[in-house]
This record gives sequence, structure tokens and C-alpha cells, in this order.
Amino acid sequence: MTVAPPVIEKLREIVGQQRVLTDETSFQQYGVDRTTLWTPSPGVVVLPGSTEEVQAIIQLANAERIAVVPSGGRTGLSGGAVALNGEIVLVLDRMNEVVAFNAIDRSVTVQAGMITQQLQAFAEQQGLFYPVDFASTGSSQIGGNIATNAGGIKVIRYGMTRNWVLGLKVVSGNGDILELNHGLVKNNTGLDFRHLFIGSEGTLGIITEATIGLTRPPKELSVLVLGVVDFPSIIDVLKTYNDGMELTAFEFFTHNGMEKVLAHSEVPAPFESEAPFYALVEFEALSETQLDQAMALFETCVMEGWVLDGVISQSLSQAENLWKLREDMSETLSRWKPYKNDISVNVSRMPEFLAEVESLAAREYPDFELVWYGHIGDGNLHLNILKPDDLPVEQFAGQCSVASKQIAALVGQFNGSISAEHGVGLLKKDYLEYSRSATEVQLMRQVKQVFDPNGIMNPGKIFDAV
Ligand code: S2G
Ligand code: ZN
Repeated sequence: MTVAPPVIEKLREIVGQQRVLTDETSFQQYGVDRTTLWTPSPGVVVLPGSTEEVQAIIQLANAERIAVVPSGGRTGLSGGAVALNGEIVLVLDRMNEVVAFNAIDRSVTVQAGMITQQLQAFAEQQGLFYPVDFASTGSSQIGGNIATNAGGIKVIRYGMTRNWVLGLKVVSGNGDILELNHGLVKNNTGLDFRHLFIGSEGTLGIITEATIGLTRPPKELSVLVLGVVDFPSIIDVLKTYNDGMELTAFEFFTHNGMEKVLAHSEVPAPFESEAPFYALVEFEALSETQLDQAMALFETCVMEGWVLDGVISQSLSQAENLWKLREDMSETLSRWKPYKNDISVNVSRMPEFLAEVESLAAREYPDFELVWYGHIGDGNLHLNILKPDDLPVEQFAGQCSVASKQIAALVGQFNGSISAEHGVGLLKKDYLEYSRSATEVQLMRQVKQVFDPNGIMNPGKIFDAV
């Protein structure tokens, strides 16, 4: 489907001739995220430079009843930024400036198209720290991180993106510019619409600016990697370390996943021996006491039979290498075009859940290689099913979606989430019912109706209009 020439002309009047793209290369570049299941087919790509230009585009889209798909860093994994039906793809790349910084408020206002890593670097230059971190920060944008409430590897200590959004400027699907919360720490004046837009995946409007809270940088970070005997023992190790000290990260990965990372990059193995599972534990070693405590807890885990071997970083570069074992997992596995289950349950229910989900996955995916990894300290597992090279994507996705129903149903029995951090987008829509009631989904539709009455904002993502 194409966008009519008069509308293209009006878009050019809004953003300028060069910032309206109608060529196929641009459609393939901007009309999709990191999901590999869809071929994008937008109607036009437009690159606004200001909130006011975004507003004019949304007003035009309402007048012409043309859908709008927001496009940030395009690192999403659930098809939240995929344009399939002649939509206007609204690209935030040009809106990537720091608007304001306040050392007393410890806050920075940035445009939505700022790359996450640039925000982290800006904070560091001010002697502060933006703590939300994950593998794709080099290309993800803060607007997209907010629209999907990105999580990552430090959630156990710092929480999700939601915890750091002090204010938002958005253009709602109605075409209204809303300035939400103005960076206030305390503001009890009715419904906090900020929290509706966080995690809304572009279905309520476009985030154009964000005021982000910053914090003190961690000091003397120390990293342990432990070889763990089995899945349930990871939770015993988690509880032991969580009860014994303050952690900044607790991650895990399976041996077959680590082997692929070792083969894919120059990273050395953590230690000589091998284990079925590995736990990565990070903490601030502010004194010898913390280091001694970390080693004492290691001894406990060995004595209990949960841990077989371990290593503690002796330098920053060694800590970075140990992190690469976990952080390079996603990129390493991408060559197998994995089908991803991103699920979570309460940490307290993990032992019970692991016992069931591991055997269910092995049963449902008998012919596929499974790699488990993720933020088990947050109750969040990433199960990647690797596509055999000789199996067509559609056939593979079809087989995985059947098994995913079983996994989603199990997650639902545990009152867990069928999408812990990657969002719902298009990929997880069919499983939403296992985590959200029909009443809740209907209420979400009604909230969308308020902010986007013509249903132009990223239609078909998370849920269908009716
Ligand atoms: C992770 C990154 C996305 C993926 O590594 O924690 O959230 O590939 C993931 O699963
Ligand atoms: Zn993750």
C-alpha cells in the first residue's frame, strides 16, 4: 500500500524535502526491528526534527486516517516497530540532543532519538551514572527503551527504565503535546500518565523527549562467574548471595551458550573445568570485607554442592571479559535466527517453575538446540530455540509458536509474564491472554481509545483494536 502523493507533499512541507523517503531501501531499513519474521511494507518514511514536526505529522495522519509506526533504534525483538501495511514510519533518529542537565536534580532531559550509550556517556561526563544497561545500548534509543520499558542486566539493583523516567514530552495519538511530570520527584495530582506511556510500545502516541534521573556511579565493581551443577541450584546460589551481600547483577547462562560465545569471540573461558550452568554475580567491592564475604559465600555454595568451580575478577579487563560471556550471548546466537521466549515468574517460584519449564521445553522442542540465559535474579529467563540451518524460517516459527503456547500456558499458571522485558509487539500478541485478563485487555483498548481515538498509533501491536 502506498501513501497518496498529496500526503507525501504535505509531509515534505512539514519536515523538508530530503526527510521524506519513499524508496524500497529506506522501507527495508526503517520499517523493521531485530525480529526476522517479517518483510516490512510501509507507505512512507519520515524523519522529523522536533516535537512540533511530530505533532504536525500526527495531525496529518489523523486527518488522512493513515497509521503511524514509531521507529527508534530498531533493536526490538517482538515486532513492535514493524510496518506491514503502508503506514507512515516516523523515525526519531534526528532528534538526539541533550536538551537540559541539572546537577542538583541529578536529571538530564534528552530527545527521544538519543542512543542509550550516548546517554550513559553523558552521565559519566557529569560524574553520574545511568544504570539501565543491556546488550543493544550501542544502537537502541532512549525513546524506544521507554516505550518498551527496557530492563537488562542491572535490574536487580536499579530496576527497569520506568524507575528512571522523571518526565516525558509526548505527542498523543490525538495530536496533543503533553508534558508529563516535569521531572518532579514528588507530584500527587491525579493519574500519572507518564506511566501509561512507559511500556505502551507506541500505541498511545510518540515520546519525543524524556527527563531521566541519574545516580552515583558504582565503585570497584567485582565479577564472579560460578560453575553451577543444575538449574535449581542457580536459585540456591542466588539466595545465598542475595542474602549475604548487595548485588548489582545476577545473571546465568548454559554451557552450550557459552561455548558459542567462546567460539564467536576472543573471550577466554572463565576457568578450566566445565559446568552445565554458569552464574555471573556482580557487586561493589568497596572494601576487603565485601571481597572476603563474596569468597565465604563461594565456599558455602561449594560445600552445599551447588557450585563446582568459580573465578573472581582481578582486574577491570578480566571483569569485562567475564561479562562478555553473558553480554555477547544475544549477538552470538543471532546467526541461528533464534525463536525467543522472554518469560518471568516471581523469583520465589523459580525452583518450581524451572523444574517444569525445562522438561516442557525439552519435550516440546526435541529436535532443536536450546540455549537458556538471562536475568534470573529478576525471575527472567531467555530461552532461545536455535533454528536448524536447513529448516525454513516459517516452518521453524510455526513449530516454535505451538510449543510457545505450552510455555505461555505454564507461565500463566505461575502468574508470570509471557514478556518480561522485550514487549509484546506482534510476536507475543497471541500469548497475551496468559498474562493479562480479558478485562484488562479490554481496559487497555479503552485507554488507547482515549489517547488515540482514530486508532492510528502503531495499530495491531500488543492487541488488536477489537
Ligand atoms: C539479553 C537481549 C535480547 C535477546 O541478552 O538479556 O534481553 O537477544 C536479551 O534476548
Ligand atoms: Zn534480557
